[in-house]
Amino acid sequence: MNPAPDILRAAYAELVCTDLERSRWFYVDVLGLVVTEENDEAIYLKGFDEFLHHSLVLRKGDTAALAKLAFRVCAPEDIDKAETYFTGLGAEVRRLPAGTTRGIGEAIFVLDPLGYPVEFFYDAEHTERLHQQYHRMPSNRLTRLDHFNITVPDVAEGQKYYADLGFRMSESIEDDEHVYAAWYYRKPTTHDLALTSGDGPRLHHIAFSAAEREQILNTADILGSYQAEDLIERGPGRHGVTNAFYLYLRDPDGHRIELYTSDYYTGDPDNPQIRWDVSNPRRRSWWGHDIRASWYEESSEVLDLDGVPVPIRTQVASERAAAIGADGFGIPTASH
Ligand code: 4SX
Ligand code: FE2
Repeated sequence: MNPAPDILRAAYAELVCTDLERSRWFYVDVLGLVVTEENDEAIYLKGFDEFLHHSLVLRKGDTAALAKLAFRVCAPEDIDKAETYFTGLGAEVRRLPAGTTRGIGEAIFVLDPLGYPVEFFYDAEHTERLHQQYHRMPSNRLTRLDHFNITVPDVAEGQKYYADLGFRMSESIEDDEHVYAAWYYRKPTTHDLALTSGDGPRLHHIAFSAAEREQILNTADILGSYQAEDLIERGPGRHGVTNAFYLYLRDPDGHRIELYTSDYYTGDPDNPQIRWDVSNPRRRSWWGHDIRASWYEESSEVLDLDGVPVPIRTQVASERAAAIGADGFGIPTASH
């Protein structure tokens, strides 16, 4: 295997949305993200702490889908490494000239072995960091993109792929036979990428960070004022895994967005891994709430490098998983 590129962090996602005006309402008015550029075809957004051109692209299209996950690499040479690495894996690999995506330099775009369209870039246009523009900050402001969560049919297969790519695992949900979910990082937080078990490849969610839970609670209040409370899917609550405070929303196309704050530092080389038993009721909600079935069962479609939907594989189940109905393998229907 060729050396893996040195990956810095989860950097941006591109979502296909069917009605940009409605999406703009959701991402700007409800979520409190900042528009850095927009036209009839696309809206580019970022959080108040971010200085790259964007951390989210909403692109107009006929069917809602994930068009791209992008990781920033540590140095310009790492995009060449990415090209060699993925070519060696037998993946479809394209070199994108600078500016193929507005604000992003030369990049390597691959359909990874798990079936996801993933870009690796280093160069990007800078925009002004707005972290002290207090007079421009709404009550629901967000700071930055935090992580991607993908729905994969075989979490163990995803674990091997991400470990080979140089990611480290912070936490997992397991029993003696099966891994149900796992959290992987490059930046020194609990994750840049999480694997959730389910039919896939699909996008489970994208998470943005808030400075405090106050801003997340304000978003919930704002949704109530818009009489759009049906867009709240899970929470607010406290995760067991990662210890973060959360709220999950569904955007007008059904893409799931998590608002997230205050997980912990993982940058030491001997950072201890945490393994949760799938039967522990505090693993996904520290307060013990059941999780709504839609959270496990629904995810966004994923497109290949030509924009064609990637075929879905059925999740690999263990007998115990099916029997106890754990983590997406049946049962829980109660709200929150
Ligand atoms: O559902 S979990 O509490 O396990 C969880 C889900 C923890 C952290 C996350 O970011 C997440 O999406
Ligand atoms: Fe998450």
